[in-house]
Amino acid sequence: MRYYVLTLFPEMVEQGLKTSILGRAQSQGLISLKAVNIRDFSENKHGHVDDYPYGGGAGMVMQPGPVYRACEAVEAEIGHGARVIYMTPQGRVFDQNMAKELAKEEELIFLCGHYEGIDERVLEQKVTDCVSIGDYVLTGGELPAMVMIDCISRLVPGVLNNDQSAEIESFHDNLLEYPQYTRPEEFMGMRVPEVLLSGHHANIERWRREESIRRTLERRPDLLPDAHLTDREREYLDGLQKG
Ligand code: 9D3
Repeated sequence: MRYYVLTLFPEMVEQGLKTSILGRAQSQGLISLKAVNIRDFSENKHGHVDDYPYGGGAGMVMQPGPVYRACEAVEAEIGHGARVIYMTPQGRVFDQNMAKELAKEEELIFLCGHYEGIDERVLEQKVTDCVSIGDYVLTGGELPAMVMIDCISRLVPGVLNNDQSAEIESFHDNLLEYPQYTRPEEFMGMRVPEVLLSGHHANIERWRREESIRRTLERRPDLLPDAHLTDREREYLDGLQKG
């Protein structure tokens, strides 16, 4: 997967994605990231890329020219069509299903706005998808683009190790994950649940499923209608809801 990010803050994007799993994936050539500074495409002697909004109003609007030329440069480098994803609070809300779809692409171009947004005319010309990461207000599209790149990259073959990939593949039946414990057996007077020390794999599996169901009921009851439960798990859930 090749990512291109059109931004006024290229170092923020590069720095933020070079650690840990994504750093290794880049070294291995599984993904690549090119952050393109929109300012480099200014034709203004001061390198300005924004101006006052026609019709008045607060703040500044990013001009269409620099964004258009930055996008053309990236498209020329790619050599064929690619989706241009505009990060905007007005977009469709990103989720795991959208990540799965986008992970099928060879290249993705992210366009990040700042100030009060970008001149509508270049958006009309270039943007194929408008995406938000949720209903809260940030200062720009860079963190949202980084969130999407992080999420999509996990789905690129080879980025995660075998164990991690198996977790993605395995069907979690729309439940939250069960709690995890490691050494020591006792921490500040709290013991690891005995069943996990028993070595009885069927009991462990059952306990984990029940913990997942309990947590989902407590924390994300909205997921339960789509959860896949066995008859006896359904009874366990009914018991929790009554008790
Ligand atoms: C200052 C203009 N605002 C009017 C209330 C609208 C606004 C535009 C741009 C508010 C924030 C931003 C900056 N955010 C993004 O560019 C953004 C974003 C977000 O803020 N939340 C969730 N997803 C995204 S994707 C891009």
